[in-house]
Amino acid sequence: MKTLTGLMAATALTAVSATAAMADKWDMPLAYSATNFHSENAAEFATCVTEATGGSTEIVTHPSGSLFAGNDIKRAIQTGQAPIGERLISAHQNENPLFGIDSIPFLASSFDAHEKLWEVAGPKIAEVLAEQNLVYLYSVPWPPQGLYFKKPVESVADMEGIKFRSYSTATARMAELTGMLPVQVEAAELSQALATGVAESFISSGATGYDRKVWEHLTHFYEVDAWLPRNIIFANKDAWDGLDDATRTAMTDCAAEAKTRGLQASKDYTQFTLDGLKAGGMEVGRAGDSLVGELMVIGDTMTKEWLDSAGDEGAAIVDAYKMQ
Ligand code: PCA
Repeated sequence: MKTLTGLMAATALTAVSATAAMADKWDMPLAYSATNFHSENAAEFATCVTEATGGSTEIVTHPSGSLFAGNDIKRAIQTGQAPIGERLISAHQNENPLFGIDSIPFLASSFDAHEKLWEVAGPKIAEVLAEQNLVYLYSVPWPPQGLYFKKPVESVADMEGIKFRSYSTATARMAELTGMLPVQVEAAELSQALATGVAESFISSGATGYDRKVWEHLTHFYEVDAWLPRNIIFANKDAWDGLDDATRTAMTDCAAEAKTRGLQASKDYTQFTLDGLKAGGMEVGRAGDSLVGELMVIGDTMTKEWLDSAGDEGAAIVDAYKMQ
């Protein structure tokens, strides 16, 4: 009996490890908290792929920068340390100016305008990513970007010397041009940066302010609609090439669903989170006309700088967008 039980247990173990070996587990690093709409959308994408492949490819999301910090996710996927992940592409404008196309101030300030810009720019950016060993799967915009402060701000002069949390090349440049002091901080570290005084202001969506409960530290959110930055979900090309056709189709189909679902979630989350900031005690409203006018002048400078750096290719995208 003993021998038979032992034999059965051994057989069961072999069966379990064989199944585990057959399932291809894809870790998916995410920079934002599990409850953020991008992360929830990625979790649904992961489930979609896992189900569509009957579990032969299992995608496991790791939110809040728990596997790789936001700034390290892109490189991790390029080098195959992770097979798939999500990254705010404008944070990599230093690698290629096209990655900053979604952060040209006031070029595309609404969801509709941003989607039109992306129709033109998305395929070009996918090409640049392909040259970096990355396969573009889907992408989703953040809600429009506004300014957070801990005092009323009516002019650029009111911003002088404020410590400003940046998340990209454009946000750091905006800080410089408004006389603020930029410090790059991941969204996952934002609450701590505000609590310790490392930062006392930033530009972002209502979504991120809401996710990070910034009413505990700040008092004002000014809707500016400066731009809508985008998160891109990409896979390592070698990992992608190693998949069979059916699995690739499952991923592409699930990505198409995630793109549509994510855009809707971003739209829905916009007003919901602005209301949430208000409920937390913040003053939320549109920036005054004179402040907007001053920001437009700064935006013109940034637009010119971007066009200078992006050359003919960049100008062609902006022109094609404007002609639509
Ligand atoms: N939230 C992200 C990027 C843009 C946004 O709305 C952040 O603040 O890090």
